[in-house]
Amino acid sequence: MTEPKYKFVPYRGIRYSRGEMLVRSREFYNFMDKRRTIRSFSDKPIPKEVIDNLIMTASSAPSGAHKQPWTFCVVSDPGLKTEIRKAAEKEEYENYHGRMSEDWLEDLKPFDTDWHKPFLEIAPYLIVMFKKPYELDEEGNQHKNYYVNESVGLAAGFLLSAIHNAGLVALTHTPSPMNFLQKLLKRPENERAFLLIPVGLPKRDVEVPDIERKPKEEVIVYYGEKED
Ligand code: IYR
Repeated sequence: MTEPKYKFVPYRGIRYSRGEMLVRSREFYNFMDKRRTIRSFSDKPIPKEVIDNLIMTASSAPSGAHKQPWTFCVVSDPGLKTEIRKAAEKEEYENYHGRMSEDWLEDLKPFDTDWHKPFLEIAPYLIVMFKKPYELDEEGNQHKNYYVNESVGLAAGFLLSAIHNAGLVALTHTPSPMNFLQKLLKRPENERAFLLIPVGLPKRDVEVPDIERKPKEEVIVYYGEKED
């Protein structure tokens, strides 16, 4: 038998009374429900330490076999941002002019998106999340990671929550295909771009579509008694 990699230590979780639980869960829901995707940013700078904190929150997400199969690249260099914008717009132009289906374009109409992506140059930071389908050891051997999309998706959720908690805004941008990011950021062969997330403050007087979220009756199905 090989030695276990981790020793087990007591879990020091925080316990709340039922009343506190109710209040905290309701307040957190109300807080998260205020998060909106923003497409127009202010160029006002944000302290790097804030970005570090946001990313380390994201990196605290659970992952398959605790492999943490992600890298977060933070781009603030104006030249690089311009290159990313150019490459993203080239792909997006193709998407909006033939690669996306009629249905898809129709579904996007209410959101007023198009192939122009000025936020890629305006937002103070672009966080580019890379997923790592496998690790490379010093000899160049590949070691597969597990549930990579689920893990990186969870980290993205943590990141968006942390951004909202800091009073900042973001856009989960998915220029497609995204392989230009691996090239422009000179990432190793085991890293694949997953999401491109501009982060910053919203442009003054920015407007958002007046969307509604599905009610609980539509998203929750209980099997068994709710109350204990
Ligand atoms: N990636 C494109 C298109 C796009 C697709 C979906 I689904 C959206 O919710 C929004 C946009 C773009 O970024 O414009």
